[in-house]
Amino acid sequence: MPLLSDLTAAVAAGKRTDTVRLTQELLAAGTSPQDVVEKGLVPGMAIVGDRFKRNEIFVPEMLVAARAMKEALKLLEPLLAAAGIKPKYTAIIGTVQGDLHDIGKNLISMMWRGANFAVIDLGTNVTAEKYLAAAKEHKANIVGLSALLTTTMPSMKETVRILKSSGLDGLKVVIGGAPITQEFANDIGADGYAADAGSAVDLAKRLVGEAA
Ligand code: B1M
Repeated sequence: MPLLSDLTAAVAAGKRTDTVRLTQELLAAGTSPQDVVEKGLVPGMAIVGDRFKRNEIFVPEMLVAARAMKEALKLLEPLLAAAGIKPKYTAIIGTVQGDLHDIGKNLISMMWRGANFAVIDLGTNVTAEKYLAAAKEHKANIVGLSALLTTTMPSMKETVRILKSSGLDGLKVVIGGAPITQEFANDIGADGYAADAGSAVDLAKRLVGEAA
């Protein structure tokens, strides 16, 4: 029987076929779906996030690892749902109005899923009203806004204003994207800024009160 640490290593190395095979073998050998996620897959993506933060790997390697994890999660999602094991926290994510860049946003989405958040991805060109409606509908803990264009930063500011003045209890707004800085986040009253996917996971966990 393979070890959970073998699965962690396969995800971290972005080996999609091995990740899927090891997931299947661990499940067949009686490992619980929750352990496969929390003790096998999630630590693998944590390694990837740390390496990315240290510039030891770059976007292509992170995408490959994220895809490997996504394939394994496809096998696990129905089992987790059937067992009634639900992620504890919910995040909404999207790229702000006027902006069609989605690669970075997709990475954050996958990494948050990997950290066991339920993630509702609204796609690109998302209006403030749509974020707000989704946050209400799904009782979100976090709303994540991505922007890649300097011209869509005002749209991000307006979205943060609307979300933060909505009175939604405890809702945290996280922002990121190439032109975004911590200073901008402070200026517009966002609860947090992350420069990359690894930091976005740490930030989301910290904001919901889980140790990062
Ligand atoms: Co466009 N584009 N683009 N583009 N594009 C940029 C952003 C640009 C910097 C290129 C350049 O001029 N050097 C420039 C913006 C200039 C500016 O505003 N200062 C630009 C422009 C001008 C445009 C158009 C206006 C071009 C035109 O039509 N004349 C147009 C705009 C369309 C629109 O959005 N309305 C446009 C279009 C496109 C494509 C469609 C061709 C394509 C997007 C494809 C897609 O996303 N599906 C594209 C691409 C690919 C780029 C570049 C080359 C790459 C972006 C990318 O995916 N990076 C980009 C140049 C560049 O960034 N070097 C560029 C990889 C990705 C993993 O990184 O998205 O930064 P990134 O995400 C990172 C972090 O930022 C962070 O974590 C991620 C992982 O580390 N992060 C978050 C992101 N979101 C986060 C959210 C968080 C936390 C962290 O919390 C919620």
